[in-house]
Amino acid sequence: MTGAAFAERLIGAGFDLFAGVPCSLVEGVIAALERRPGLPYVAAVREDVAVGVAGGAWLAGRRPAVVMQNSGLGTSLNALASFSLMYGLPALCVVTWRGHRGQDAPEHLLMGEITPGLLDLLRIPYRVLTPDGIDDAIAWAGRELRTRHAPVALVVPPKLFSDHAAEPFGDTHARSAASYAPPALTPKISRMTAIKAALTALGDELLVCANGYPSREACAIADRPQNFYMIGSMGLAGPIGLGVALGRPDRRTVVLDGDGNVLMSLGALANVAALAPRNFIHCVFDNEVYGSTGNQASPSRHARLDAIAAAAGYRTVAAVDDAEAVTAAIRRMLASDGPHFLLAKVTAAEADVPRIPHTPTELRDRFRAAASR
Ligand SMILES: Cc1ncc(C[n+]2csc(CCOP(=O)(O)OP(=O)(O)O)c2C)c(N)n1
Repeated sequence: MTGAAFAERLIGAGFDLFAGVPCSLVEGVIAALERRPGLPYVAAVREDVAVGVAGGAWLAGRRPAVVMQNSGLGTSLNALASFSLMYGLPALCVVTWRGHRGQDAPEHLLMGEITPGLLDLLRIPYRVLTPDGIDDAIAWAGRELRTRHAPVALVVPPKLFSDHAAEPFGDTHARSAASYAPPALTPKISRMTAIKAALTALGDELLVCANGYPSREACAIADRPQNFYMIGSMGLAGPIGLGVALGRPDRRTVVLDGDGNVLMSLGALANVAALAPRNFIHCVFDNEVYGSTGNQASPSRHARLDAIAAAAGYRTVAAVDDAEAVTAAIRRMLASDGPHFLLAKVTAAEADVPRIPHTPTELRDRFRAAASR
């Protein structure tokens, strides 16, 4: 079978949003997905970003699949454990098997040896694809995804697919170089005050909150079913929000993020900018520390995240340091096409707020219901 035919089988089985990082074993699969009109294929910068996008897309009503090399199981371990598996988010993982039977380049041998064991450890059920068992395996995966509410894997051994990628594919539209000069800012309001100011501007928008105190404070200020609180999966607020925004292009998605979170998946800014979802608003509360873990210094005191977002290609970028400006900027961003990036410099003060009172399953179900309206 060709990779292109396999891609068509997946689409035929109902998978409608794909995210992944390439592997040569699935060149033909990705080439076909990239070229499929109307089908989002997110060329993620890392496999954990792909897992985040897929989870966000499922929460917004899609049936996502992730394509990754088995080395990417390592990259996405925490995303799988503390996001997909913890909340119970179905995603088909198409995992290539480099290092199969010890026949490969040295960097693939250990991961090749432990790939089945790693999937077992994660309790992700899987089937290894064979040339004449592909349709059965896809049907099995569909059933498992429906009944288990969790990720399921199809493992692709070498030489299963016969085709290779053709010409490079991508939009040839050159974005204009960013000419953004970051303004001088003085932190003077707390993150709690800034989050309150941001939430004031919201109506029925879908909201994704970074883990730690950003989520806890947002929940304490104005808990609502449209709020998805990350409990683990540090770094994935942007990717999850991107998945939600792609899944519901007719609704606005707002991400409330932290500087440490953004820096952990900095490449994801390039994914947002490249896909340019008009309905995406990324608001980062930059306290220049890892506040949730005791105020250890973060590199954001030197690296201006607004300038990085502008260079990545966000449609608009703004930076503010007082509450009225936060509200005004979010209102402006909600009223125009994004992707927008708002940097709010805040102090390191932390509010005394409780942990998220809802279980992961409750958060999942109420958000998915709110996103389906
Ligand atoms: C992979 C991973 N590493 C470390 C942590 C511990 N941790 C939880 S929140 C957090 C800090 C997040 O910093 P930031 O995004 O700047 O938000 P802040 O708490 O400062 O508002 C850290 C390091 C984690 N949850 N996951």
